[in-house]
Amino acid sequence: MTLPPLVPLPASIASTDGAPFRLGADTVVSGDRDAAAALVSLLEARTGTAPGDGEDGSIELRIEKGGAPESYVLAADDASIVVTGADPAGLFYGVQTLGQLVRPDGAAWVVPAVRIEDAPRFAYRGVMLDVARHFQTVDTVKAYIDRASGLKFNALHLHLSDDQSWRLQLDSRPLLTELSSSSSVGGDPGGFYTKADYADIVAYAADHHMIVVPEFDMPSHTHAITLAYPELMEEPVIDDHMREIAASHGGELPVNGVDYDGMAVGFSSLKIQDEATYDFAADAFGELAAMTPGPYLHFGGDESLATSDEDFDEFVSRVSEIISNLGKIPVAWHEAGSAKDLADDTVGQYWGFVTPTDGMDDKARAFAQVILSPADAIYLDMKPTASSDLGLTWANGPTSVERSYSWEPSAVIEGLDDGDILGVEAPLWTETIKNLDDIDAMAFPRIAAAAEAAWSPATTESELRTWQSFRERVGAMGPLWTSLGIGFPASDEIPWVTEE
Ligand code: TNX
Repeated sequence: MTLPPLVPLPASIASTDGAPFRLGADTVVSGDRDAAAALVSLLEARTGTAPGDGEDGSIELRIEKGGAPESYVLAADDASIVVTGADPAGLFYGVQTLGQLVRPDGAAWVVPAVRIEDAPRFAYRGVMLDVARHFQTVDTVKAYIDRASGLKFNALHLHLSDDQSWRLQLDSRPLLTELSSSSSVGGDPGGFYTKADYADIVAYAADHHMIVVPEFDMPSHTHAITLAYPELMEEPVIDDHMREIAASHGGELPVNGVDYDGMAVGFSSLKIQDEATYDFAADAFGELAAMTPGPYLHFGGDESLATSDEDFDEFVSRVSEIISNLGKIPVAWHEAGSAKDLADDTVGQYWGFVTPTDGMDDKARAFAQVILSPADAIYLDMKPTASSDLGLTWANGPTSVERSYSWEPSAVIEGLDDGDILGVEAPLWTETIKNLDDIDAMAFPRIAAAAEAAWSPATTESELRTWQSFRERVGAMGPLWTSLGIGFPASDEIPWVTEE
């Protein structure tokens, strides 16, 4: 008996020998309204026919409190399908699993007889989208939410500011979007989110059981502020590395007060010893906290090469306290782990390699909890193959699908086990990525490997957590992804299933 292919792999799955459930003209979905609407649109996309929606359906979707958060049970036989979620998120994930189970059988559509009991390994399962290097429209962000939530991700980290731009309107600092949002890398068009746009994204994410984790990156990655509030900023620090990047990737060297559309990092810094900087951080994060229902605010802290170590530690400590005092949990890239006085609950985001180098693991160990984003595995902006037009290679790249899959979260940072790991997040930086087509080309299918690291049992806990199993299961997602309009590239590492 072969098990039906699912991604991410559920905690437990058992096939029964029974006949499959057949979808037909009389199929009716009943139960929880929101989950039913999600299932109806999924089945319509996959099969071309929307099932009915009413009482006493043969597909029943219900919430029964008491199970683990986000968990669900799915039981299918020839007579009925019952999906029971412990909460609305769990039921939504059961619906996503059901969508993956539907397959053609001759002219009919069936769901195999199966019993699945599923719950996530990690509470935080994130994707990050950099909307600063290339602006991404609200519709593109929503499309990425669709894709990520279908793989059971529950956090969308939005990288909202960088050297190239500031993308979120703030009443307290209106010049940021008036003067610092009009460009992207390579001189491509810019843009920004109004407060209404941001609220729209947050609400759409919530409908898909995702929180938004907004980031304003500081104290470096802040050149854009020089166009709006130049008094807050130091002069750029330009070294040979920057000259090399400008020579190899194009773009001018940064000049304060002028849009920067190159790809170098680490040259800018807020003035650390000026109280006006902390007034700015308090305004920006205060307004962001008021707009953000989720518990986390990310303040960056990466690659601050133009800031002395002492100044950096002082800055990240103070800003983490500002965020903590707003009632939010601060998140920072792992570099901030060098500071002794961070707010206690600060979460560190590790972006070193699967095998840590340069003491990056020491920095990560300084936090109470970490989010793992190993760059040589799940940085979705790394070229998937050497010949890819899109993407970068600095993280030991290119990064094959196999490499994106072949790592175990609890093995990355010695001494950190599941209790110390808040979760896993796959970042997508957008220096080379302009739109949804590019996003699909880079994120898929590797985003599914990140989903499995975040959701599924540890590699030591399940014999199906292997590359051989994963590549077959991902290959079976092809028709569903196509029906959902996802432009995944036909990676030759994957045995893609086609229908007809
Ligand atoms: C490093 S990793 C960055 C980003 C770049 C990315 C490109 C990290 C926290 N910062 O500023 O966009 O590399 O891959």
